[in-house]
Amino acid sequence: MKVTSSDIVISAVKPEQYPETELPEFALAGRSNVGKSSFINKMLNRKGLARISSKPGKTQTLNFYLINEVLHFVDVPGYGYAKVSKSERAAWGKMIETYFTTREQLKAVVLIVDLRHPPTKDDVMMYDFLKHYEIPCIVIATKADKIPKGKWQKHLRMAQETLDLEADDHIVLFSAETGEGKDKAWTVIESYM
Ligand SMILES: Nc1nc2c(ncn2[C@@H]2O[C@H](COP(=O)(O)OP(=O)(O)OP(=O)(O)O)[C@@H](O)[C@H]2O)c(=O)[nH]1
Ligand SMILES: [Mg+2]
Repeated sequence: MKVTSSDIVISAVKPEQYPETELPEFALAGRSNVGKSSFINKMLNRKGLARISSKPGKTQTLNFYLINEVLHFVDVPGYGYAKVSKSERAAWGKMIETYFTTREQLKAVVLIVDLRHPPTKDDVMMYDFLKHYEIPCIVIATKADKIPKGKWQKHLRMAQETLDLEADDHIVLFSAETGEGKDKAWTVIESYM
């Protein structure tokens, strides 16, 4: 997809604030600091649209981005960040669960994992949660620029095996630094529209 327009529509904390459109949505999921916002920026060719930080926990709300007036990306707060209180974690869980399980516009979840390391327990839990609710999942293995090309296939297989990826779910090697995998990621996303 050639992105010609993109903008943030709303930062939502409850369903009443979700945009009232029928447009297909793709939500980002992944560990805090794994590169969800960076993925969005790279896919949209927008350096600072989704907020990125060196500190985890930057994204706190469901941020809806409208792309080419035809679809939404939804940036979601990451999981697995140790420095959040129990009540914050519970609020996060409720927000995510409500959104993922009730939103009809949601076509697939883009699960971002770090290509350098095997998916974490939390990653596996998130994947199993999505499969339990029969939500299609597109796995993006990011930060590929941080490991040598010769190791890419081995690490991809490791991610695939650790998640026990279903045959219908795609996995795409990606780098927000170099743009590796961007075209393939768009092709996969478009196949769900
Ligand atoms: N080298 C490299 N660094 C990356 C890549 N993607 C993200 N980063 C870096 O990883 C850090 C976290 O990126 P974010 O995009 O803010 O991560 P996030 O998943 O949105 O984090 P939260 O909003 O806190 O959940 C930043 O320092 C990014 O520059 C990548 O593909 N390659
Ligand atoms: Mg973020």
